[in-house]
Amino acid sequence: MINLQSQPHRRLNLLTGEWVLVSPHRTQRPWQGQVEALPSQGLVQHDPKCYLCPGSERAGGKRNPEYKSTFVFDNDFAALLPDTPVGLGGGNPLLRVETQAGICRVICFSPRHDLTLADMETSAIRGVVDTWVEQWNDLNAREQIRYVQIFENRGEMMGSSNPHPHGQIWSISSLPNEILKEDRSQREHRQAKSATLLSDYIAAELDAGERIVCQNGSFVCMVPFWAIWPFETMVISRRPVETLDELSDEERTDLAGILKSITSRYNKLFQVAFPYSMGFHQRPKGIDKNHWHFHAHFYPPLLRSATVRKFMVGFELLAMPQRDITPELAADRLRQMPE
Ligand code: H2U
Ligand code: ZN
Repeated sequence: MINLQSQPHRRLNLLTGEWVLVSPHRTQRPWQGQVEALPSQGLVQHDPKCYLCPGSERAGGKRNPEYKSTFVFDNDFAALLPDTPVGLGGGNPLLRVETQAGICRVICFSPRHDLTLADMETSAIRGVVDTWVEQWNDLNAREQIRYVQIFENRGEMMGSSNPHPHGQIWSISSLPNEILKEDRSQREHRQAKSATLLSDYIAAELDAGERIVCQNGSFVCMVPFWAIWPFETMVISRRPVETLDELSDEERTDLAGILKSITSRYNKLFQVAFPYSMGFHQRPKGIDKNHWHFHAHFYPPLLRSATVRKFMVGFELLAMPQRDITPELAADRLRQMPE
């Protein structure tokens, strides 16, 4: 038997097929490296200089309406453009290139400038879930779109330019790298077994118990066995739905509830508006049914306090990711936080 809390070991990420190195004996090492600035606190409810606040003018001159709940607009600096013609690289096959078309949008979660998802009422987060479903339906139905990535970049540490609660949606004409990896693993599992990979995985996690952070009638949140980021979590639906639009009314409300629970725990962990990138993974268009299982990933950079972050450098960039604090200890700390 391996002692997961003391012996160096590697764990397999079932979704990507990649290994992570865990070095639990190393958590006592002193830190004399970079310390981050604390994110700005004491935000006002409405900031006339914020380009996401109701009534504000955005770059390029468009003005936001006096919105009362959620508000979606086309990104003024979109990474993908809808009218890009299909083009493949000619010439040298070693210099492969393909054009990419897509649509990028920004979604304001609330008119209030000073809230995070955790501070919003569950009913208001439910409104955000409904907006995600509408956007997914709209973008996924477009001929040129293969995949719709809904995500939120939170906090200056994650490169988010603005504290106003907001997320983004990038929809694209090809299948992105992470989706290709997850498609392959989930397909292989489902071909061999009677349930989806993530159905079998949550059953194993519920059985073990030690990595579960919180759960409700429709969703389970855990620090995955193979987590790379110190406080990384996944939210997985109990029912193996493939896409957001398959969620029932009750499941949509439960999704809002579990997002509130995990983000509240994050904010309390280091007493700070916790930075992270989060997003949903779901079955892309044109992929056969029965193996995809809807889930969310949270990737937070913080390591041991509000000002010490993890860096993915050195061995991790050149060889494989590595972590010190074990997923079990991270889950225990998050579980102890009040909702
Ligand atoms: P982030 O804070 O997650 O970077 O998201 C802000 C997005 O908002 C970013 O993609 C867009 C940026 O392009 N944006 C606009 O579309 N209009 C603006 O007036 C400013 C920022
Ligand atoms: Zn995923």
